[in-house]
Amino acid sequence: MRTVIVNGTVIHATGREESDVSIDNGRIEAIGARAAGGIAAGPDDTIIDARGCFVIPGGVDAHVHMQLDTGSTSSSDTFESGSIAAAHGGTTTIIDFAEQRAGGNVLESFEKRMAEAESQCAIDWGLHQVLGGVDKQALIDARTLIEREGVASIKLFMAYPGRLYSDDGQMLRALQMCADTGMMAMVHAENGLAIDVLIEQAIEAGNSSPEFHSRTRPPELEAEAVHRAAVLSRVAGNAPLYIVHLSSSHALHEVVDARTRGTNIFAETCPQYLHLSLEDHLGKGWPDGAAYICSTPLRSKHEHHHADLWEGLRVDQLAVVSTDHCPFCLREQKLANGEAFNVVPNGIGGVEHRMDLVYQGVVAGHISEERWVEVCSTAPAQLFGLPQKGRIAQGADADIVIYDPAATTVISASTHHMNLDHSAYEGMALRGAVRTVLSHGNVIVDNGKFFGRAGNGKYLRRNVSHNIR
Ligand code: DUC
Ligand code: ZN
Ligand code: ZN
Repeated sequence: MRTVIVNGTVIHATGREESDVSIDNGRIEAIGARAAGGIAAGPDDTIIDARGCFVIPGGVDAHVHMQLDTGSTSSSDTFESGSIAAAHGGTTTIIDFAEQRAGGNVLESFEKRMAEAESQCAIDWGLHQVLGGVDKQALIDARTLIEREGVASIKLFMAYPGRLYSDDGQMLRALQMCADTGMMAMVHAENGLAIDVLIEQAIEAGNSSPEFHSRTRPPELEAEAVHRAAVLSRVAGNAPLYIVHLSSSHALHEVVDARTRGTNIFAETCPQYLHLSLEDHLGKGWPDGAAYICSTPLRSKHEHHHADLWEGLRVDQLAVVSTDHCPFCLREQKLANGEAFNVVPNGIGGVEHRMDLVYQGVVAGHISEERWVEVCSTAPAQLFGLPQKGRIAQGADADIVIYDPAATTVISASTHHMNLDHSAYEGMALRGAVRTVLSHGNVIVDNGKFFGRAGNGKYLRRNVSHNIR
């Protein structure tokens, strides 16, 4: 059965058009300019009227953590609840992580994660592979995952010594593998050894309130790690490098500098770094400040981080906005180990609100609608090897969002669909709202009602690239 979306404004990363869009067999069949007559619907076609709305490619959230096992607890969204929440917010693809820890087996960690996610997702999904213990076998196994499972990206940590940390030698070896294979190296860029000293000193001095989470992870130590990762990527032979959750002007400056040196580097930021701050959120103290403990941390509103990150998005110094969705309930999880910033599980839940929160940059004049589509859909699909996603184009998957710029969204834990007892954005009144969401041509969300099904999402094999720039 064909579906025709009529009367909308189609927004691409590269421009916009007043066109109708027809869908057949889960794919986009045609795009017809209304000036040339649009697309004539047949008597058996389903018609969706998008008058007054944008027709945009479904969101691609390239960085989420559903039911992430931290050792003592698990992030509170399952693949089912998190993917349904994502769908409500106009995201039709998520990419989560399989996690190998030091001494662990990469292939086993991947199979375990596949089994957890497989029957649960309501939207399409993929997995990156975390290498938490880079050794010879881990690098051999990562290569195996490319062909066998369609895994096109690894994640490395320059933070968390003794847990997921890679030293510079391990970073270099992993980046050499990426330069050789075309795998994307996602990097958590913070100087973990220095941060651990600052944490120890803060706790010894009795400084354990939430704001010290940020004060012990200064932007200089984020920037230093970005710089080092970029140098190592170049020395490795120009490995594709992607800095995750970039939070500060300092780190952004290093990305820009690395680009001028020809580094194959990209970076994402997240809605929390565009909208929240050290003073207004971590500064709430206990218990509410715990909700805002995430890494990299929220930055000071008295510096220029927010403005610089929006500008970085505008001019493509930052390629992507992902959520780093990693929700933990406040009392039972965030505060379970006591009131000290260093024992609170790190993470903010936001998979449901990324499209809306980034759209506020359009409302404020920071970015265009086209750039909104690019950073939320098109660029993450391209960078992570999903040419069938993130585009309204003939033959692409019919993952489409009808977005109403005249409607409003008020964010609240009482109405969101994430399995989370609070919202980092509680009470925020936003302009714009997701109206209808299609996955493979099927309406899965319409006016706040969910029509999809857990398990309907498909696992996405992804392509590596030797030539992303
Ligand atoms: N890094 C992430 O990417 N997610 C959760 C916590 C962290 O440190
Ligand atoms: Zn991280
Ligand atoms: Zn993350």
